Order: sequence, then structure tokens, then C-alpha cells
Amino acid sequence: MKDFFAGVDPIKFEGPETSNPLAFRYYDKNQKVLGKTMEEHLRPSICYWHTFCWDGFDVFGGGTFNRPWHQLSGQEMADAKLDIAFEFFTKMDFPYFCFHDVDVMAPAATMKEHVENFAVIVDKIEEKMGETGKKLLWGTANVFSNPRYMAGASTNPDPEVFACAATQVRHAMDATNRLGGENYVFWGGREGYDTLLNTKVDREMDQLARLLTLAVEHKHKIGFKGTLLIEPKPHEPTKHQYDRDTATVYGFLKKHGLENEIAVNIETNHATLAGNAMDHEVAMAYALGIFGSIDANRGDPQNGWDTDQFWNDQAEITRTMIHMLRNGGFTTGGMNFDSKVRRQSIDAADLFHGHIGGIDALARGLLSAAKIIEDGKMDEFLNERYAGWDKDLGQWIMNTASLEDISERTVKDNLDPKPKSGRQEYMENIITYAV
Ligand code: XLS
Ligand code: NI
Ligand code: NI
Repeated sequence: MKDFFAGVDPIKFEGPETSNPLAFRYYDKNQKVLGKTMEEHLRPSICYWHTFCWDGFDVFGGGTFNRPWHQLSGQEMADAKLDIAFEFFTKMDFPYFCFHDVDVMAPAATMKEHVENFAVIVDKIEEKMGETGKKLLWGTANVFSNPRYMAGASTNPDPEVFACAATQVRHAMDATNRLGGENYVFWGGREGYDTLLNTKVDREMDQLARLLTLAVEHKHKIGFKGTLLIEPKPHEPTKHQYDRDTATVYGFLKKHGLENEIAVNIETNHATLAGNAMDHEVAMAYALGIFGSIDANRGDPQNGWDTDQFWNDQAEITRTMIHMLRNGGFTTGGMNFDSKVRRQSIDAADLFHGHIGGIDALARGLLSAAKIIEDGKMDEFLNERYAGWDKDLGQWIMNTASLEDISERTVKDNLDPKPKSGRQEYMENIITYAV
């Protein structure tokens, strides 16, 4: 095990001129951008599941990676994975990591064993965090892989399954709290349906709200200071997932009085699957007051599933970062690399290439967006376009006038607004020239 990453030295910033493929070219964690360091802006995190749990299997074939710790089993496997994971976090020099309960622990056959095995590894994670200074961006419970969750976790027709999911969530929240996690995530993997023919959607959505309400109560009870986050996704593995996108999640939270308690963890690939642009999702989350964190990845334009590739579309990252910079960026959230190397990328070095390229792409996007904000031309046009709303007529419409008042004034003043260009190409060129 010790040899697995031995051939790779800790990754350092060497600048754009370097020819070393195992160095950062743009991500200089201490570089100040608009008053904060790159590390403070991006708060990068490595995910346990894709990087250390997945063995490269797909629906047509078995694992390709042949990782040494996958040859082990039980607690021995969990311990080896923990060592290797923290070695990678340290070599990558990312401050954060994320995990599901089942990612880190020895596999369990019963709920009792689940609770016991999880407790064993949480102690060891705490120790590792102390030794390395690595921090937990978020924890979560995997309530979708075990066959008992095939018809959903909280949305299951059987309340016994709800109870099992609630047990996992309780322990995962307690562990996240104890490890100083900054957020706790709910991705509703199977919280949806495969066919409406066998599904009572009204009951299921109420059950989901019940679990979230219980989690909110528990958060306050244990004094967890982090943010609870729902991660929207429209489908996969279910045909339809109730948390399909940011706006849908907001409506759901609002209906159940949870909109001030839970925010969103937006994943790029999930936005794509929902037919939304990533910058749309981020802009909506800020507008609705529920922006939380980001799962940084991308899909493939030809594939309709969650390929979880490393996010490297400079223009898309830049457009997203503009919204983040305008709105103050992350508070408790961060850029979690919910991304995985391809099944043919079987070497240890490939894990580094993926994460190095991913963080350099984010750093470049941050620099481009900062340039656009500093230059001011984009915001200048935008402010000018809406300037009327800050003046007399706009303020009167928004704050005082009735429908009758407005109609009378329109006729009396003979209002005749002149069309003005929306300048889309001019705005697009600002992105092109900054990227
Ligand atoms: C799957 C999700 C998952 C969450 C955590 O599509 O992205 O990995 O991020 O449960
Ligand atoms: Ni995700
Ligand atoms: Ni995903």
C-alpha cells in the first residue's frame, strides 16, 4: 500500500510555464484574487467515493483499477483506504474532503453492525485529521446503494426502510458534527420513482419532508454549526427524482417551512441532466437565498447520464464564477471534486492528473471572472440596462402604485418606451476575451 503513491511527490505550484504535468500551473493557493486567496475562494475538496471506493466497474464490465486496498476486506480494507486517502489529500494539498458513511467504514450486514463499524472508523478519521490538518467539507449517508433502499430511503412505501435511513442519517450527522464538518449533504439518490403506476407521490414527498424536518431538529439539538444541503438531480438512478433542480428544491423547502434551514449543493453534471446551465443553477440559488456548495464536475454532451468527469469548460466555469464573485462566493460551501477518472485511466498518476487539471481549470475560471468584474464593463452594461428600476417610475411601481395607478399614469404621460439592444454578442465577447 505504501508504494501506491510513492512515485509522485507532493504537488506544488510551478506556474503556467512549467512543463511538469504533475504541478499546478494556475492554482497558487496563496495568490490573492479580489482580496481573498485562491484557496479561500475555491475551498477545494476531494471525494472519497469516486477516488478510493470505485474500482472502475460499469454496467458492462467489472473493475479495471486493481487498487491494492480493494484486494483486502472488512476493517483491514477500511483502514488501508483511510491511509491512502489521507496520503492523497496531503499530496494534492487540498484542504477538504467529503465522504458517505459507507465509503469509509467496513461493510456491515445489519443496522447494528453499521452503527458499530461506522463508529470505529470515525475515531480513526478524527485522528488522521488531527495529524494532517485536513478538514471535512461535508459528510453524508449513503441511503441508496444497499438493496433495502431500492424503492427509496425516506420515500419508501415501507416505514421500516425509512427507519433504517433515519438511523444512518442520525449517525452520519453526529459524525460530521464531531469531525467539525462544515456542511451535511442530502442527495436523494432513490428519492423519486421508476413508474407512477406503483407510486403515491403525495405521500412520498411528505415522507421526504419528514426526514428533512427531523434532520433539522437533530441539527439544532446537537448544536451542529454547519449548513444542511440538498443536492438536486433530476433523474438517475430513478426515472424522476423529487429534488430535480434548484428551483424545484426551493418550492419544496418553502412548502415545508424549511427554506431558511436548508440550502443547495449544486452539481454541474446534474444541472446538465436537468436541462439547465450551471450558471443558471448558481444564479437561481443566490436569487432564492439558498446557495450552499458546488459538486464540481461535468457530463459529456453526447451522454445522458452522470459521467462525473473533471470540470474543464473554461467559459462555463467563468460564467459561473462571475455569479459567485458578485454574491460573495462560498460561506460554508466549497468546490467538491465529485469527479472521477475514466475507467481506462488505471494508474495512480491519473488520479493526480484529474485533480490537478480540475483545480487549474477552476483557478483559471476564477482569474477570468475576477478580470471581468474588475474591468467593470459587463456590470456597467447590466446596471445601465436596469437603471430605470432605481428611478422614480420603477420605484413607484415596485413599492406604491396600484394596477389602476399604473394604467392611468401610462396613458396620462403617454408612455412610449423605445426598444434597446440586449447586446448579447457584446456580453459573450467579454467572456471570450477574458478566458
Ligand atoms: C450522485 C451524487 C452523489 C452525491 C453524494 O449523482 O452526485 O455523489 O454528491 O451523495
Ligand atoms: Ni454529487
Ligand atoms: Ni452526481
